Amino acid sequence: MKIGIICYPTLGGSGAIAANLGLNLACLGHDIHFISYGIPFRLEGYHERVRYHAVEVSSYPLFKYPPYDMALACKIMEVQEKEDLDILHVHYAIPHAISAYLARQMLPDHPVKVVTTLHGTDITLVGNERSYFEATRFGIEQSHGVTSVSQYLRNATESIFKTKREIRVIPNFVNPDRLCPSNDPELRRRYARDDEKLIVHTSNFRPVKRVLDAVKIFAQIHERVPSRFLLLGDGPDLPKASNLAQELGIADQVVFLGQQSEVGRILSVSDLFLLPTDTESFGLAALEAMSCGVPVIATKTGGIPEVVSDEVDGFLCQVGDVDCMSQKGISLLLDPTKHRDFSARARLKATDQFNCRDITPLYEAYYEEVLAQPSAPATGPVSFIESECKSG
Ligand code: GMT
Repeated sequence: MKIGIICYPTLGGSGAIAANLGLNLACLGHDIHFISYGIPFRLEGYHERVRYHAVEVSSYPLFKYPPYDMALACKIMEVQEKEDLDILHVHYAIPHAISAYLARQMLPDHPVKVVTTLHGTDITLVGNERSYFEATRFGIEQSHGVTSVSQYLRNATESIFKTKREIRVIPNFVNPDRLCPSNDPELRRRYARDDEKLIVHTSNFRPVKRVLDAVKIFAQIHERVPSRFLLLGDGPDLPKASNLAQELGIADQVVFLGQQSEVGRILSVSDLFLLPTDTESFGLAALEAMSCGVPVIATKTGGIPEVVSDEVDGFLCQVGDVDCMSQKGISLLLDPTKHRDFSARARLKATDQFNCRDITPLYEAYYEEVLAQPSAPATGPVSFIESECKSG
């Protein structure tokens, strides 16, 4: 198949999944065309079946907000005219599903089927805002196929948007051969002494991630267990997290590593992963840690329980319950046998249930299914349901 993949190129789970899916599909013999405003951050190396088409957004003094959605639609149309793609797979509904719809309307002689994958905040936060609500709903209804990364996100979409289109759950995945436990004492010693535990958090440091809770949890763990805390990524709450570490007197034990391209190397020598987030449709960061054999302490929210099993391969506490998460962390780190069992089960879960070898064919099969459907417009006119919008 010839497949166009549209995604955000910046740090984030949806871009990571889109890039890895494209690479996996290319290895299976498909021709992949990435269309975005930058090269997706996990799109490493050269692959003869992978191409990248840059969306150029020109600015003009009249434009306070340059219309990226139009530039993207025109680029999709240009690629489609030349390549005759079979499938356009858009990751993150806003604005990608709408740009794909527009491109199709502009090029009726080169029809292409659109599959939209919902990733999380495109539904639960941004898409739910009044300014985007109806367009997001329209984009979902007009897609030929829609997938979501968890059962939770499917239910949330149906309940928030009252969509009629069937949503297929295809969970996120990891490559367990690339993300695996390692014995690299030298790398580990760069961050922690041999008698210290290594605790990690990775995120985009947006308020939804509750990074300040992660710092507070570490402070409590550190009182009982000699340890260091590594935070990977960057975003708006990073300065606040750094100030909090100073205030709590643990700044010397906390290292902000910023954005890292090889998160897996650091995870592979870590002992515990913290994800005290407010909401999460899936929690790819947690799955990546588990694949490296690192147990996760997270919040019982959104799709996280579909990834982390409480008391089995990690622990789940209520959002904001810093004491609970600290206590669970301390108990795990002070009990080597329990830690070893949790670590083994976390790794097994990642390899058995979220393996890219098993999940990539689910997307392939779904594309085939969508291609086999008659190519009539996805649905009829969409009615407004104002009461469901969140204002603001
Ligand atoms: O958090 C975001 O707004 C970004 C988004 C992304 O593009 O990375 O994250 C969502 O998609 C990931 C990949 O499917 C999921 O693992 C994350 O749980 C999800 N984030 C939220 O639901 C907050």
